[in-house]
Amino acid sequence: MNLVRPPALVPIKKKPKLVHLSSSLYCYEVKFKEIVLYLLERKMGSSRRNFLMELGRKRGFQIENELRESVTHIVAENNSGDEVLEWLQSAKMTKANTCQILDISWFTECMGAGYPIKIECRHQLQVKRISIDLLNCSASFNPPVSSSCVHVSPYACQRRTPLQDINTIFTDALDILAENYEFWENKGPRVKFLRASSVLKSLQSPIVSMNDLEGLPLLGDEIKHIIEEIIEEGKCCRVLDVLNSERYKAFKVLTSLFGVGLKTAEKWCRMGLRTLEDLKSKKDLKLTSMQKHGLLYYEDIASYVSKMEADAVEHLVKNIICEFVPDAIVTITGGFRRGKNVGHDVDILITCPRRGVEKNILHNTINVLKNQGRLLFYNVIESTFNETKRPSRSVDALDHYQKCFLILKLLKQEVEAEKSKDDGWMSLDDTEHRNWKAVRVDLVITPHEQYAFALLGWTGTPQFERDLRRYATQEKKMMLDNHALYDKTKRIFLRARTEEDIFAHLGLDYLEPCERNA
Ligand code: DCT
Ligand code: MG
Repeated sequence: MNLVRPPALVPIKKKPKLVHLSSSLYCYEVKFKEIVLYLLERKMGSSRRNFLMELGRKRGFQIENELRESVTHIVAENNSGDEVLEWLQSAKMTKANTCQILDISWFTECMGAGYPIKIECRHQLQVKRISIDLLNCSASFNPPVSSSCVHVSPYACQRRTPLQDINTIFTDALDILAENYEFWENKGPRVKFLRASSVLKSLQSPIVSMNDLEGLPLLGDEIKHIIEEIIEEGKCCRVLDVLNSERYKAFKVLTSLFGVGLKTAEKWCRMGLRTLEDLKSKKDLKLTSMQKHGLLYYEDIASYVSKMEADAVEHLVKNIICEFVPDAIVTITGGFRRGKNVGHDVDILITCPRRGVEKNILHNTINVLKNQGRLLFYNVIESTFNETKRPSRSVDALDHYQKCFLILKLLKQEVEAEKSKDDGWMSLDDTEHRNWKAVRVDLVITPHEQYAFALLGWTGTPQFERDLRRYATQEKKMMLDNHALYDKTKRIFLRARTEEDIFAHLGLDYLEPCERNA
């Protein structure tokens, strides 16, 4: 005889006073051995759940107190199928794909009949969107789902986000509001708007009505209100107000200058400086060398770097480095690695498989560039990586690698050698009659054993990186940064040779760089 294990034998962790201990006194015969139920407490409440579990057990149903792998039927009340799935995912219920997800009506009808009644469509909670995880095992997924709909995870690292954003009318609006909060240094709302925008960027179909938002995570009432206004009016008043506000306009201009962050923009704004002309005309204004050079080459830098120009920079840097370190690995990261055709700079990651060899690369490269007369500006930051202080809790600083922020003089002939057309370049050349363009480049040097982490971290987007770290911390009890992955439970650093290794350590499906445009 198979006896139902009474609930109180399972250790009670939380709110013990809410658990009905009376049920622990009884064992009931299991009549229907082929099914194992689990009643979701979410929105049902613990008292009602205990009552229903007791009732079911009395009628010979096997009902688990905890979500175990043996569970075959999950019963929920006042939850949508998507909400249940999302909850199951957060509870790391890996076998959720093999469970029936049922409404309470099925359970109560079973109680009335005294046996498990036939499951009908009306009993099944409709799941509109299947997660990437669940899609991968959808062959065994029982509930009636439409395979054309995809469940959207609250983590960008669990969503495939292509470069092409088909909801820019909404995401642009949310990004502008997020940026405005950034200018006010208001982190909470900024992150809220960025996350919502990022969710919409992953959608494969355009939003045309509010129904299209059903089941999407991270869209609170405020965000939905904005989306509704755009659907109805084609614009959002709040966004227009921001775009017209003096502070937003001033911050947009000031922070576009190389070397100017929020603090400086704030200070200048308070001094009444709003435009580049204001900065130029204020003769006693102290500018850093970086800012002076940013101002000097402002037009070039603001005119964006094309893919062809980025390739030319990579080519140039690779050729220089390979002269003295033939086995160096030189890789474009950032937006260009994600498939973008334009960027504000060229991010280049450099390493060498031979331990320690990477340490001399940066200064040697800078010397060559300097001798070639190509360095318009450079600022070297030496490595601040300290192995003894790992794992580091500070996640604010980007990373501790040796790096150089520079402005490079890129020659027209080098770009032409990339053999493709570039309108941006030609117009600049026509108007200014010079054979070069100033391009912003970041060179980052990494030891080979940290290369995969650096590559993942520097590929972006910043939102993707934030969510990857949040996922590691919240879902895996791990710490991820641009140097390493630390497992807090096992107290070990997890090695990774490739980005795929890092995704695997985190239990995530691998996303190609072009799918990380979150
Ligand atoms: N990065 C990050 N967090 C930040 C800034 C950057 O994780 N706050 C990472 C992700 C992208 C990478 O560094 C390079 O930064 P950017 O050049 O600023 O980003 P990008 O995606 O390359 O953008 P752009 O195409 O405009 O250069
Ligand atoms: Mg970049």
